[in-house]
Amino acid sequence: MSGITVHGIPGSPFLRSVEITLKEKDVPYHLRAMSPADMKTPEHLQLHPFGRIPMFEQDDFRLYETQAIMRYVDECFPHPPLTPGTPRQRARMNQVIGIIEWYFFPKASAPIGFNRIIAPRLLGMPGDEQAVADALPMARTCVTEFERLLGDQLYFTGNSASLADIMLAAQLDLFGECAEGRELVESAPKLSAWLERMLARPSFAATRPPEALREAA
Ligand SMILES: N[C@@H](CCC(=O)N[C@@H](CS)C(=O)NCC(=O)O)C(=O)O
Repeated sequence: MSGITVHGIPGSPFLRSVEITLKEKDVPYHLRAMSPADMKTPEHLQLHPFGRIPMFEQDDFRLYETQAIMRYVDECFPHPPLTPGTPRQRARMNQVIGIIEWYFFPKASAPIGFNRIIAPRLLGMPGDEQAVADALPMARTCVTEFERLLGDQLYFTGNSASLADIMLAAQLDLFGECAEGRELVESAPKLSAWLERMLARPSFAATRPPEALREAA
């Protein structure tokens, strides 16, 4: 056994990014599935003082922050490599991860996803229309930029998937579960085709968000 345990709420695109990284490398792990009621409890805050998910443990080594976990797993289990070989490819991977962390997740997919998916489908409360409208311009800028950066390549850094592809596809799959997200992704043909390729990977199929979060629910 790898001695690895991953903690988080199934459906979280950050948790899913970590799980996909492990599955791409065929590394066994134990998922400690949390529920919304477990968030910010003393047990949670002991593993993640900022009260977010996911968290990662390997024997006595504990880690939080998704990209730190993914990079650690990629270094510990090098096959297949998910970090590309050249400085320019690595810079592109890091740029896409930076866009996700600074612009796409906090300013676009979190406000839109919370008010369109989490609030109505999980919490049984209405979404905030103004928050969705306010986030749409940033969502458009991000999708336009992802489409441009992908260009005619198969993946963001060339011919094979990297950590950036995994993180972004996990984010966009959930974002596409609401009308605004789906329309935006469909407006970007290269990104849509890339997303289909990513979602067809066994690692993505094995970690699909729970039905309760999906559009048909
Ligand atoms: N920078 C963190 C972000 C993680 C994050 O925001 N996770 C979301 C779930 S997808 C979360 O914990 N949300 C709970 C909250 O905001 O209270 C990482 O990369 O791990």
